[in-house]
Amino acid sequence: MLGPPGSGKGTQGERLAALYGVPHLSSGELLRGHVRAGTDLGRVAQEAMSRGDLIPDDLVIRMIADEVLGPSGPGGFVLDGFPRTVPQATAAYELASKRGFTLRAVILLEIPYAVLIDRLVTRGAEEGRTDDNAETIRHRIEVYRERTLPLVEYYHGRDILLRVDASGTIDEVTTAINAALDDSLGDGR
Ligand code: B4P
Repeated sequence: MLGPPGSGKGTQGERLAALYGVPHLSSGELLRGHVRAGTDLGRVAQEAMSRGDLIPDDLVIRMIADEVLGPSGPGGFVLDGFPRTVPQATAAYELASKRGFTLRAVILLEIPYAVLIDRLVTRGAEEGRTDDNAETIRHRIEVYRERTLPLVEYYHGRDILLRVDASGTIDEVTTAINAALDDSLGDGR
């Protein structure tokens, strides 16, 4: 799941994982888990997240590698929020090749930035996430444009990019994702 902050990666990733009966691996959730548990990674993550910055690539890659090499089994998984930079994508490709995994589809959630700011400010008020205030959100969007948008070209080049309009309701976006996946993967899911 690829998309700017607040585009619904977590929301839709959970639904997709339930539909396919596979684990939902969210880098953001894993990092927040480390923050809650007070690990060394959690301390670094807390600082970076509250500024709206990304966590250093090497730390995120190691964290995801541990999860993917763990109990995820042969049935696949939904990766949400990772890779988020070109070095993360390169590392993910190497890791996947070694383990015989293939990335079947990259879902890009496309949405105007103004809608994101509204959604995230609402989430900040509801869930108390320290990275969901207007100033940090603007910075996260800049970071997305600089560090994550190059992945669109990267995955487009590999012919696995599915563009989905993420500005509708949650159910409308789910329907659009399922239709795009049906078209692209067919019955051979
Ligand atoms: P993430 O946890 O990935 O979260 P996100 O980008 O903020 O939001 P997401 O797109 O998942 O939106 P959601 O479904 O929750 O990242 C948080 C931070 O972790 C990053 O800023 C970074 O610091 C760090 N991080 C994570 N991965 C990293 C990596 N690989 N490398 C380095 N750093 C990393 O939806 C947002 C809100 O909108 C929710 O309240 C939801 O209910 C609402 N919503 C969703 N869809 C909607 C719809 N269609 N209509 C109306 N509201 C909707």
